[in-house]
Amino acid sequence: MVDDCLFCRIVAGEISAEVVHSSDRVVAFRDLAPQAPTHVLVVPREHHRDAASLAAADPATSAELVTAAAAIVAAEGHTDYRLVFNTGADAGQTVFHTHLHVLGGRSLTWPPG
Ligand code: DGP
Repeated sequence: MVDDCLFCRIVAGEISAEVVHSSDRVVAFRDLAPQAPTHVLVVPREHHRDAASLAAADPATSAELVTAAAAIVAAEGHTDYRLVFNTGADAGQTVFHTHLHVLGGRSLTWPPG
């Protein structure tokens, strides 16, 4: 655990969040500023800086982020959804603990801003 990492602290239960899914490897909780009716963040329990770092270090957990996301959107009744890894500040990453945005429940436009 990285002490000054927000998502490490959520995983540890030190900061509250609405958890919707949990396993030995990943935790999923609702985004504080939802951009769609379903907006969940799926994160590894272990700290990794971004999606590529996690995939290199732990491919099984990397894959589980996606399978967990699919299970969550199915449980919320959506067939269409968007998965996003913002990577780096210029791409919009503000929390440097790998997290998969899961967005569903409305029509989503493309391209992103
Ligand atoms: P990103 O910009 O890709 O690093 O996404 C970070 C997301 O984290 C952003 O959509 C807002 C969300 N967020 C920030 N602080 C908190 C928090 O304390 N709790 C929860 N549940 N989400 C948070």
